[in-house]
Amino acid sequence: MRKPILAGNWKMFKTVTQAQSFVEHLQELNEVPAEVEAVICAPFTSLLALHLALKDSPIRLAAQNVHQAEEGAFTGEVSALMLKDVGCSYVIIGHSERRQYFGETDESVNQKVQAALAHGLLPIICVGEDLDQRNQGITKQLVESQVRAALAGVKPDDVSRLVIAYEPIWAIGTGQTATAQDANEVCAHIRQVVGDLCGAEQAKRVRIQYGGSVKPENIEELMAQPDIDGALVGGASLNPGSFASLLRGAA
Ligand code: G2H
Repeated sequence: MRKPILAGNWKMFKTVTQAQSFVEHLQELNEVPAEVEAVICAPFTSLLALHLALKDSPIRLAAQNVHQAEEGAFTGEVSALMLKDVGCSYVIIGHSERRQYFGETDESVNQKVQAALAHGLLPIICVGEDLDQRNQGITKQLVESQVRAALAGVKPDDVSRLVIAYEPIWAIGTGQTATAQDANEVCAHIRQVVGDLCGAEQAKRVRIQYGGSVKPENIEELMAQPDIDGALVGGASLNPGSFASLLRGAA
């Protein structure tokens, strides 16, 4: 009942020309299976060009960050309304790189989630532990507190429409992936937390992705897990051929 969702997080890669050429190559490959929701999370500068290039495509567009305010004197920031206006359906919120390098906190993540939903943008909320926390055996506790904080005050129906990405920090861009079973165990725990907060029906509907060194070689094993509904992919999403293989693997 949950449609798999495969999102390519381009991070700070690709100019507008490179983004357009990616779409042209992907369209030549003709590989977007109907069973999978495909999302491209691009830098702000490429969003409008991608929106125009993807207008006849089922591929959805996402931004990688949003400011929590409606508008105002926040130099360098972008609002949810602006993202909606350039064709975004989703926005990544609280990626570990934003928490680590740009001071994002559980509180700002929650404010951003509310701002996105208020403008009809669906958040892809990122949570995950670092290596120290994993070694201390507090992964589930930590992830649970991030999920509870991110969803505070969010209506249960909205929770069932958004996406949560479990990304263990030690697996990001390192080539190390959590085993499919370990990843599933944390995703199952996240689903249980959503159930606690919002009810069993919402928990059944919410989609939970795994992220961290996902590639065409490991996507199928991850997707075979019962509580993993998709993946948030960085490095391996940058090449159209590899993105197409990931989509096939997620179908
Ligand atoms: C985790 C992931 C994408 P990568 O940051 O969000 O990146 O697949 O390169 O580990």
